[in-house]
Amino acid sequence: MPNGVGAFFFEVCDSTNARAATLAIAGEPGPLWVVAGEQSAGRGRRGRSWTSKTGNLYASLMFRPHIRPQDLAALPFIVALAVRDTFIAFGAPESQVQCKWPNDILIGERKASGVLIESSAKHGGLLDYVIIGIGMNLVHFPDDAAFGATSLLHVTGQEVSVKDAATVLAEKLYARIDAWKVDDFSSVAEEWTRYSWGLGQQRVLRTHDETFTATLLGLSDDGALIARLDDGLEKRLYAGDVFPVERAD
Ligand code: BT5
Repeated sequence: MPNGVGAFFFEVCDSTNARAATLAIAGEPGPLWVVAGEQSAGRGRRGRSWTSKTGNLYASLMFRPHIRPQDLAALPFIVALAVRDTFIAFGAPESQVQCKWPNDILIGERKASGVLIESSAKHGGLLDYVIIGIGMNLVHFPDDAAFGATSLLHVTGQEVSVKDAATVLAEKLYARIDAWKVDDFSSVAEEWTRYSWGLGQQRVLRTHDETFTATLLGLSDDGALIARLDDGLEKRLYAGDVFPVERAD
């Protein structure tokens, strides 16, 4: 990550990912951060929404790596590890901060952060831009989320400011992006796996067209989740959600 990263702060915006995309399309060279105090249309994956009240961190980093879309396989896991580092830096107990496939960070088995990576490629096949959108629950969390949620305040009793969280997150993320070797997925996967939630255990997996129970085995080298079905068959998931067996409904 080069020096001289730009930053925009909006008290309220629709979605920091949407705003970062608009800036990228308008020709902003990046890298740049878009941070918002509040989002009116914060988004998750597959058209879901992200609860975005004032007090939490909503941040998107837009940058233009000269790589191909398929080279991004490790990025969601790199970002999850950087968010994990950040929660730990602010006092979350290390053993409780876990990564949940594909893009969540849990504290005490409850979702404290979600990551939404969006990208666009040029005609030649290389990426035009990548946007890493990160929501971190510093203070608030929804009580009706599909997967139980929490916040840093709820876990540690300490209130961290958006500014402090953004500063530390940026440091942790640059360190990990700088160390990223695009052709070495395995060291990222190995670290992510060490802190992952549910590996070796039975979980409920939900994709766009099916829900089933399986044992989580690990990551394939293109970022898919490998799971073993009850009949012994192995399956690779490229998109979907994982729930505890008892909490899936
Ligand atoms: C995510 O989607 O977890 C990605 C969230 C990314 C949000 C950031 S904020 C900055 C940037 N700008 C944006 O517009 N987005 C990014 P997904 O795995 O689809 O999870 C969404 C689901 O999580 C929702 O359907 C709810 O059930 C739950 N949820 C919503 N808000 C939450 C919150 N604040 N904390 C925990 N769970 C939440």
